[in-house]
Amino acid sequence: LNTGISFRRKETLANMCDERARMLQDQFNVSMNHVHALAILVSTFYHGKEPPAIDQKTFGEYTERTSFERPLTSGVAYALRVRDFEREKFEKKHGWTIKKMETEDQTLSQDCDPEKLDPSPIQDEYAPVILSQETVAHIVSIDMMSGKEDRENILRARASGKGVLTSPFKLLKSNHLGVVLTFAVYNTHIPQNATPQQRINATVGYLGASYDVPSLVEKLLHQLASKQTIVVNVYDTTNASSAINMFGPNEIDTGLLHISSLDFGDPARKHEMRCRFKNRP
Ligand code: WA2
Repeated sequence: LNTGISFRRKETLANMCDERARMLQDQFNVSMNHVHALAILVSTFYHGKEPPAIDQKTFGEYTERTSFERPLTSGVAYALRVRDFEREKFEKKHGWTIKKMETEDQTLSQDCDPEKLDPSPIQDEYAPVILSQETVAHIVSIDMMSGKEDRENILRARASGKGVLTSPFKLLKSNHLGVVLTFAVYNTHIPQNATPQQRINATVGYLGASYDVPSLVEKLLHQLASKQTIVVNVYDTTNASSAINMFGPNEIDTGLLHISSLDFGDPARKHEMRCRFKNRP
């Protein structure tokens, strides 16, 4: 009898966990597809027209009105590729200087007014944000290549032509861990089988979305009204020996554990969901 109960208990946990993992993965996939479509929108209307047929006002309005299409995201933005030789002309045209991203201790020691950010030091190239959804307006003019995680994403996105994800890190103006999804925008219609070097050469900018994981996953799980029953954690397990807890409390061993796999579409990153019952039987 006891083994029958414990078998059913195990099955219940597995079903609940798999259902939640699937929901999260599906919602992530939906929003990833829409971010990809936004990259094509920018390619068509910003780079495909002379002068560009999309400005901040249009991009801001359009992304706000279509935000329901991108569940779990806290905002989207477009960063332009600017080489050092064009920097002066670019800055004159926009009326601001390209800014350096603040480190975490700078954020703690001063209020983060974009007017007070330092100009980006000289580099071969930059990725200043020129278009943004209102929710992430604070990243406009910041060089996304001056942040470690954003920079790695940009380099990987443009060489691969795929949507790529960062490791979890503390997003600007947020108190929790989040991830950034990046798609490169290319100038000409490049073939599916283009080499990484051809892709890098044809890159004109980067469309990115930020995911504030704790608040957005909380919202998702809340809809399922099972919070009394199970504890859910989401981990980045890319580095198997030091998994990063992206969502949920610090793990406490309450016996039965079920792990459901999560696929967020970037083969270079591994994620999983871990579920436990709140109470022992
Ligand atoms: N977006 C929002 N908050 C952030 C952030 C970011 N990156 N980085 C740190 N905090 C415009 O990949 C290009 C968005 C980066 C895209």
